[in-house]
Amino acid sequence: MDIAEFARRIPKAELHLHLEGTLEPELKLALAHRNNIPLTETTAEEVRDTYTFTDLSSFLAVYYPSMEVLQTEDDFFDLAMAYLNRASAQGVRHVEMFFDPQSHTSRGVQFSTVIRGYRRALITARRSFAIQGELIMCFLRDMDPSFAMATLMEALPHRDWIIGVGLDSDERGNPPAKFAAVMARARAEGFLVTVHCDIDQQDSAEHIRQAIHELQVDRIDHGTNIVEDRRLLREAKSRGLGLTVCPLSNGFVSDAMKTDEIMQLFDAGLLVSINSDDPAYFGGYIGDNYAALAKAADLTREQLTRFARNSFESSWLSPRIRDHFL
Ligand code: ES4
Ligand code: ZN
Repeated sequence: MDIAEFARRIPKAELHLHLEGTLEPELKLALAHRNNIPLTETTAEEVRDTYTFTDLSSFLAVYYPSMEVLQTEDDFFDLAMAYLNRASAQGVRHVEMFFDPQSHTSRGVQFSTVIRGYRRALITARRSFAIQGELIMCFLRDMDPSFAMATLMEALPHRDWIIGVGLDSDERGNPPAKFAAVMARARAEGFLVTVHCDIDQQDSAEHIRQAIHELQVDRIDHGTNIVEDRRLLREAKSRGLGLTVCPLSNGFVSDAMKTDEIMQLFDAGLLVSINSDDPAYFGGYIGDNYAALAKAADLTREQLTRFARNSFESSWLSPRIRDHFL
């Protein structure tokens, strides 16, 4: 078995995956057809051609309008099932999946429609594909914190199905501290907390500092710019904070995969895991991300095994179940 095959097969947890980022061109077309939504593109190739971007804003400008095809509970179910099927084929045994309720409720789709579809997929996939998972509700940081708070309130009847909350979308001018009150309330309601600290943002280290000190996060999504601040790095390590990095995504929203930074953090002993972010848009699922980093950093099987182990160690599984995977 070559290293790429090993990378795809090794049992792993996925901790940084946006369900809405798993919308493959073929499914987008099928859902548009089913819901009578006109699209300018008529073939999967044409849709794929629109999936091109050079930075985060040009990505988000394609990403949000694509979601229009997601309308019914079955649509959300089909989206999540397609992902869970593929993830299972690339070694994922446990997944903590982000979803963006505001990107649906803001266009008239009910919160309960979204979560019912995703929840049913998780139950079905556990039986069909031997993969289990949890949902993490993300707030859109480029919208007002009062909308995030209202969304948190709307989620409370579904709290048993949401393990934690996250913060995503456009980070420019939207630091973690802006959402400190929402995140404090979420924590008081029993949710775990994670926050995107995207690569190469302005004030990256300051955003990471706010996430750790002011939001008391349980994990950080991306966060590779922590290499710039030795004190923060030491603190993240001593707190056992996981960093969920996404090599292929990095290559799209920046000019590089950030191999050196990822390996520096990994070698320093932080709980760095490899993840896919938005696999339908960034050219690969999680195993492909393991394989891409293995190639770029010339990783050994032992190192890949350590990355996979990190993914379970920094997951939000209960210790008893986590131990079963380690
Ligand atoms: C995202 Cl790559 C990225 N960055 C920020 N927010 C996001 N939501 C989905 N993908
Ligand atoms: Zn992300």
